[in-house]
Amino acid sequence: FKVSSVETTPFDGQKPGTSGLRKKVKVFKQPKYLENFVQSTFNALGADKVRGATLVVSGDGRYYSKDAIQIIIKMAAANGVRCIWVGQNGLLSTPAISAVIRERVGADGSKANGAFILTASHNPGGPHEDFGIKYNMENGGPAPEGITDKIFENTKTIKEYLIAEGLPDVDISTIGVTSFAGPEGQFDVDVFDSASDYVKLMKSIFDFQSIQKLLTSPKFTFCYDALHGVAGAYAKRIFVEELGADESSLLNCVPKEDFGGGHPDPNLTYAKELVARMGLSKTKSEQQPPEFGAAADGDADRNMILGKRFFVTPSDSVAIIAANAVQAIPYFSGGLKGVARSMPTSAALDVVAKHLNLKFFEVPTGWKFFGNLMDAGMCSVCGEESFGTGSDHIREKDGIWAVLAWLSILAYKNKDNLGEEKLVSVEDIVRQHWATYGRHYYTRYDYENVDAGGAKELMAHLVKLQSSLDEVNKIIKGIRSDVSNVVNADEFEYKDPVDGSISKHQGIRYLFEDGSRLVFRLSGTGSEGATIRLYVEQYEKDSSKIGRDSQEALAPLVEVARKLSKMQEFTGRSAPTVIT
Ligand code: VG1
Ligand code: CO
Repeated sequence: FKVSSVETTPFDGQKPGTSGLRKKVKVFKQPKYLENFVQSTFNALGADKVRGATLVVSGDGRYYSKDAIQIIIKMAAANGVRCIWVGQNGLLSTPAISAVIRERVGADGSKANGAFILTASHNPGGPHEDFGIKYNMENGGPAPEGITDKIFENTKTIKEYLIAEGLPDVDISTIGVTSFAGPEGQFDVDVFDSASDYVKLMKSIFDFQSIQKLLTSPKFTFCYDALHGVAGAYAKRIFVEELGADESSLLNCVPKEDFGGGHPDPNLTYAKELVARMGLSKTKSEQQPPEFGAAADGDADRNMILGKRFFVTPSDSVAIIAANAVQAIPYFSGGLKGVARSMPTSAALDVVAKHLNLKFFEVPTGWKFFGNLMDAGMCSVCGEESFGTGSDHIREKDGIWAVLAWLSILAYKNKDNLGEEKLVSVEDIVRQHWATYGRHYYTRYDYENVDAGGAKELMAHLVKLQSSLDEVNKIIKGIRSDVSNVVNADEFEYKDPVDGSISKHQGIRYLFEDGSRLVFRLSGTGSEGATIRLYVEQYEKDSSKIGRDSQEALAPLVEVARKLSKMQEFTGRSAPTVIT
């Protein structure tokens, strides 16, 4: 092939959000749109990081991925990349890509330097839905803000991109290495099995034998829903082939370009089939629900954990994993280096950190902030309220890891108990945790696709209110007399303890005297309009009051949040689109 330079002009709005650039497919399909972003990324990395490099390109398999992979291969070749690694059929989950960057060794002994991840995560896919792309670094984690800012700057001034001419489309359905001759020498495309590196890593972390004992016990029943995302490619290998679960325990585990028309977001609203199977939907089913259920999002970095007729909030999940990790998971047997959560995530993890005397960090939303802590050896387990949980085995959140962590805890709690006695259930574990540490009632309200102008005004209104707490408390008392006083209100700002970088405007907080919190944020992952997220939390230490329904317990705070923010005035919405 030969290298040709193509003239181009900038597109507006190619700013990477919380997790890469996400737009409608029709936006990505505009001629030169993807090319501009990819070249801007190469330019941001700099020639010394690109020339001779080995890069991974794959994703959750959503519509347009296959075309995008061919374009990126040709552009990488033209920019002097030495080798491109592609998961078979272009499929690799986000956590698997992180694992591949960190662990895989190529046939010639090479290691990967970074990756283009093709996903819009939990957003729907298909010709009329979303596509997305993000770049991950040599440590396996998302590019830091320094790089994503540079990429965005480059997209505003780009004049040309490089692409290989005469390089044929590569067959990505067949495993093996194909070599091409370029002007500067050989260029390889290495297509490999999507699951094996990841499976190997999981086996080095968990005690597969004890999980298998649990999964194959007649007392235990299990269900995993991949929502037709890429997790399906791993679920069969791990849960069925390695751990002996029955095939019938897998739901929607065939990856599809459009996720079967669904919304691949593992929560109580979108994972309808699983929710029904677990006995959690309003219409009661006749069948006995499984003991344990879980779901993943499109790119398999998220997880939802369910017990029989029982929902585990993600904020509780990470706290419970942290509390049990050392006993239940061999990888952590030497102790935890520290734990971390994103700011809107509930303080359940804080309480565990305090009890166990662990280092603790509160970071802004988005996984990239955890990576620095992990690279510096300061954090082992971390999580977000948005169904993201993970550890320092990689630099992304990891949906299947979270399921294996929960299965490990269940296996540990039931290790001498697979005979006659009643199983220690997911619900038992959570209630026991609340009894020990107190309970953080928690809910998130999402107002999706609201008018961007109205959303901005609402946020500005909330910031302005923060200048007078007296005024705030007067308003609140006028709404409900049964909530406590706001004692502090600010916009969350984070100073990275490792590199000193500062991230501002990371969400508006109202902190109450009794430990309750209201947090407001604008989403950075949507592709249309704006999404306002309202996070509501209340701590209850009194063990006689930890068994309430969470929506009921939080109703006063929710009412305060809606009225204080003038949600309906600014957005025209009387109710959220999704409650989690
Ligand atoms: C959302 C979540 C955030 C998560 C991000 C990426 O971001 O709130 O916690 O890290 O999605 O998740 P936002 O800006 O829309 O609130 V995923 O599964 O896209 O990789
Ligand atoms: Co995701």
